[in-house]
Amino acid sequence: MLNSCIPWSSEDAGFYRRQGYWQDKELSLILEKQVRENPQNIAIIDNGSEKSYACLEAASSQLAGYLFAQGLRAGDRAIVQLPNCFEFYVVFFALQKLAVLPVLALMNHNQVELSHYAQSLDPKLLIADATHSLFQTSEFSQKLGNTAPNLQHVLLRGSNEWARNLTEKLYASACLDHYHCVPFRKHNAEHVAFFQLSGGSTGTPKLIPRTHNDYFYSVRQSVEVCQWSEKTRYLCALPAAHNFPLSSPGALGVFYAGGTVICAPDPSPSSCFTLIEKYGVNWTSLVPPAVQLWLNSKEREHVDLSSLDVIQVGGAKLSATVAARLERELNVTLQQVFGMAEGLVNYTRLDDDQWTRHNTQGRPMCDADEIRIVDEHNQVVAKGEVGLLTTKGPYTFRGYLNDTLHNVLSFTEDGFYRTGDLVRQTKSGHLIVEGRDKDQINKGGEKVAAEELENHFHAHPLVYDCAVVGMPDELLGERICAFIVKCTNSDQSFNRVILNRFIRARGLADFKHPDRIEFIDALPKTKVGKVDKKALREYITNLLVTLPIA
Ligand code: AMP
Ligand code: DBH
Repeated sequence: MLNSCIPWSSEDAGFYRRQGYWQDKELSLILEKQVRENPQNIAIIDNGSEKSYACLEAASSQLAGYLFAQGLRAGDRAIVQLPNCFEFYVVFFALQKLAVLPVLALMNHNQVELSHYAQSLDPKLLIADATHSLFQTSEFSQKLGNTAPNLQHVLLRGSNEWARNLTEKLYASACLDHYHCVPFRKHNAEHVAFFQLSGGSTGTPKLIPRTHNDYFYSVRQSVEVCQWSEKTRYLCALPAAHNFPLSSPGALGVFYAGGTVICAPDPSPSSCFTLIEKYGVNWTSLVPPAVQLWLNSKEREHVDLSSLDVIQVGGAKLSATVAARLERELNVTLQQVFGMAEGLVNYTRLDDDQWTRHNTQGRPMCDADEIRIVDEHNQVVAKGEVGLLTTKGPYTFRGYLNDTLHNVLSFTEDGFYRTGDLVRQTKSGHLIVEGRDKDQINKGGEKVAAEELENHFHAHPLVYDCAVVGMPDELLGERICAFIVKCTNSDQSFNRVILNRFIRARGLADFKHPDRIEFIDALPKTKVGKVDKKALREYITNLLVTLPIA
């Protein structure tokens, strides 16, 4: 498993090393400099409690030592599902020290997603949160054990009778600040460090192997672009496991630069504003709907947000109007970030002119990021024209885990990753996202693969056919609309309520549930007989104008 990624060609790898992009360092070494030079500086503030770099290092070594004693070894896999908190980072570094490979699930992932990760990875370890509805009893973890026969260890943050308590394991040593680190074995930095999650566009979620070399570079270069230092006070309000707040430059960037991460439970104004004021937060990252909530919040009048210097926005397209409002009303610099868990990250630069900051989604962070904007025959389009974004570079992956067929479709013959995004490039090299050519709905940064939801509908015996599309939404950009063709043997009593209940019972993450269900006699087809999703999108868009409430 350690080697379970499709490797870069030796030619590319050699080039990335010679250029210094790859430094053959493991991710656990992100903490190295701070632990050596500024061990008492505050790395994380969580729920009023301040944790130093020494404490983070000691707690992660302690947990690693405990897990080692329990039999976990390099190459074993883990599922980790934790909220934004100190323990999230402790677990991350503990597993990196052991070379145990985690998938970092989001808190809103449910039975379907976790079961899929268990099936793909056969993990030995599950670390989750006692407050999550799935872990109130041992039932679900036992079910996971049926899928993953090697699942032997369950640790929960917070107490719950049936599992071991993660928090106790962390605080067993009396004074972590004076804990002396046990050196762990050196691991190969070309190997997989952990699995990122792709928004995906197919039936099942995809796992992205990220190596130490490529992810470390992504963090380092992000810190460079954003000019972070020990003065950075970063509010982590998006889910900590997401690639954006983890690595662009995110919390790992903070640790590398020596600053402080302030954990917020979510990006709502009520959760964030007091933390910004109290701790003098100067950077944060948001998705576009959260920006709107911040701008429209009345609470803004009662707090002092003047410590904020930069707000990064990414995950979905930000409108130029909202971009201008954000800078004007919050008196900050906007940085647009167009990234993907698969690799490539684009930033607007802090000294870009106003038009560029408001209207583009940034330019690649690395000189070795190769960008090719192509047509459907993989021919490069004329300069400035809209086309499909394909890319290759030192931190863009070369293949999903165990998915040969999808990998063939996801890359061009010469190894460029097909992002599925429609973009055009300005003369300055900045990208403007114009749309998408992947069967995915981007609900304000949360990605839903249409096919995944369609498969769940198809499991209902009275569903004859179905198609899931995005419909426009003022706040989220788009929401999910499902078109359903009923079987001929269904009657009037087969309705939306039943279908919604059915989807809920399947245990799919809430954000993937349909926002609207439309019954239709037959799905429109294109000339070649494929479902005409464009026609369905137009249909629902028109319907929303005339009949906004389902
Ligand atoms: P994921 O696969 O979940 O990592 O999502 C990555 C995708 O999110 C990209 O391929 C884009 O479709 C979308 N995305 C991320 N950032 C932006 C942005 N700033 N503007 C528009 N789309 C974005
Ligand atoms: O949407 C994303 O996946 C994303 C957005 C901004 C990302 O992965 C990133 C920055 O690194």
